[in-house]
Amino acid sequence: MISDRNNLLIVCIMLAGVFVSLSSGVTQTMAQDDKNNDTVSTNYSSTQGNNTIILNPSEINGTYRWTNSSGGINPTLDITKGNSYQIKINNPTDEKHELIIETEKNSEVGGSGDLDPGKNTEFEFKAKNNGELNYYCEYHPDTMRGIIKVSQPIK
Ligand SMILES: [Cu+2]
Repeated sequence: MISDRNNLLIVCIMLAGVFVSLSSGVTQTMAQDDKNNDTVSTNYSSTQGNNTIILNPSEINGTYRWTNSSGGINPTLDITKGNSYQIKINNPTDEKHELIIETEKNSEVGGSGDLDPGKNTEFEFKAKNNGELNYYCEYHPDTMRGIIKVSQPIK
């Protein structure tokens, strides 16, 4: 005859099995997300005090891209209208790059200036209107390009 204690042990082992299979499922989902470059989004609007944005030129499989601190490619940046952001760029590649921020009507609203190989720079950026902005590299506008979503501040 099986005692209560043994029953409990069996339940625990079963639960552990379920947990292991669940967590491996989660890992697989995350790995798939990593491959989908277009869905990377970095939210700077929800975290107060987190006003530093990192965008680094990176050479990935022979193509230049912008990457954030966690390696996200051409990340969508979620920011808040009227807030000041410090955009930091480090260029480890052997070509020069220049970040340009534009409205959807191609009016330039910010930029880094030329950044030579091995150099870093930073500049302050503040969005005056809600909506979407585009950012891109002056020299690699097709592959180094992303979106900035500007939201209304929550009062
Ligand atoms: Cu570039």
